[in-house]
Amino acid sequence: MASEQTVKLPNIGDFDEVEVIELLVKPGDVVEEEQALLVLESDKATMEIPSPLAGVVKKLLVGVGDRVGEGQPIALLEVSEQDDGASAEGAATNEPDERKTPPEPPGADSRTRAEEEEPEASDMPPAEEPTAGDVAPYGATGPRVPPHASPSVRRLARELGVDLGLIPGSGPKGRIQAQDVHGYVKALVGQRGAAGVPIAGVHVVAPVEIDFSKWGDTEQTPLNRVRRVAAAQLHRSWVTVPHVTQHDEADITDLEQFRREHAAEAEARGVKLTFLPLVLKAVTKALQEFPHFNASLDHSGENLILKRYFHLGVAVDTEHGLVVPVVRDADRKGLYELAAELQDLSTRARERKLRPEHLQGGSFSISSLGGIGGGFFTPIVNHPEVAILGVSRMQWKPVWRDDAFVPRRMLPLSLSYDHRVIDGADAARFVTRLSRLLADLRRVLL
Ligand code: CAO
Repeated sequence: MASEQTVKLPNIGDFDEVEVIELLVKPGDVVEEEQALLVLESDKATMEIPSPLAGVVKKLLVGVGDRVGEGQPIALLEVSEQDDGASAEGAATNEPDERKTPPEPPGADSRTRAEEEEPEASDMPPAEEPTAGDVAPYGATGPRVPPHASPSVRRLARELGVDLGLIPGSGPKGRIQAQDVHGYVKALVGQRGAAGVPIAGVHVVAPVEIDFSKWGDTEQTPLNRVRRVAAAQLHRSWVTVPHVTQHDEADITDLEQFRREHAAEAEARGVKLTFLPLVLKAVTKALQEFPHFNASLDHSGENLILKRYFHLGVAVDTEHGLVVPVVRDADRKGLYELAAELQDLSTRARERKLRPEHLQGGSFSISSLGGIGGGFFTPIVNHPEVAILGVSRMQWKPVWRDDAFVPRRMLPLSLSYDHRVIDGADAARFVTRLSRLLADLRRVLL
């Protein structure tokens, strides 16, 4: 027999209400006792809220962005009779049950304790593990089970550039402790020498701390969470993916004419037809013809996973930093539908209303700076994808046709790709094909 238990928020210290910044589980997930359910962030600290019982998550009663206080119901759990009976008191109050969990030694972390002594402590996973719960994940591809570790240990791992997922925990219930992280790093340095810590085969030289105020006035501004997550993701991609960028220009004179002719119709449907939905359509067709651009290397790096879906990430510039929401099933959507979805996703991104599912599962990304200006650029591949298209501002250019120069609207394209998966010749074929599709979008129908 199973029963339903409501998990309530325990005492969270000096705070009346704190914001939910991350959901670590979803309905249907099986959770263990003590497994973190969600992450709260006050202006002083982040804290994980553990489940007082083992069971199945029936429903989450709070969402990212909600402000919650002590005693507020946060989740419904389906609990088997045995667990129910053993932990009913814990479920009702969500207080730690000292009968079952031995008290931690002095100095050990309590996951519900606000880490006031560590105001910088973030519950963000280490650099290699951007979460899907908050806005930024550049390249987040799906829910992951977070390693069992306290915020301060996660921070330590992040500072040392270590993947917590690789470290066995020696604490209660396999929790990773600070000494485990130190031991892991020592072992690595011992193996490879002290020149750097090898991560995925790369030796990263530790950053040097410099006092810039020696040379003039300075001001320290902490990077916000969105930028920190994006930075980690971009850095990983930069150091692990051998990048090459192939440039081309597409003649979009006719396409721009088409776009303008349909601007009023789009407006009547409540959407703005910018250039991007047209690019999404052409890219989708090109990906169908070049499946290994819509792929990822598996964890071993020895197999290519071709994706039969076309979920396109679109980089959105927000005042908080770069985010990459995903337009799902671009192959099944018409131009107006794509335009409406882009509008919705970019508005959500700017208002910080993206949900985890908006950020996951991308198979190829597009970064358009066309609305801003500038020429060709070199976008960074959105790992674990293998290619990304950069689109810049179209310009009138003289193009040689037959026996004269004629003015044409040219769209700069910059395709960055993972050279382990894509050969230069294929990249040139891909952009050439994409340029032809953009020059005459009727080819998408062929
Ligand atoms: N050439 C010329 N004009 C362009 C253009 C291009 N390639 N692309 C867009 N425009 C025009 C649009 O038509 C629109 O013009 P009007 O206002 O006159 O109609 C204007 O520029 C603004 O467009 P937009 O940027 O609002 O809309 P979009 O659909 O083109 O792009 C979005 C949406 C969310 C991608 C964009 O707003 C954005 O955030 N871009 C920045 C992405 C970024 O930061 N990338 C770098 C990531 S690091 O690799």
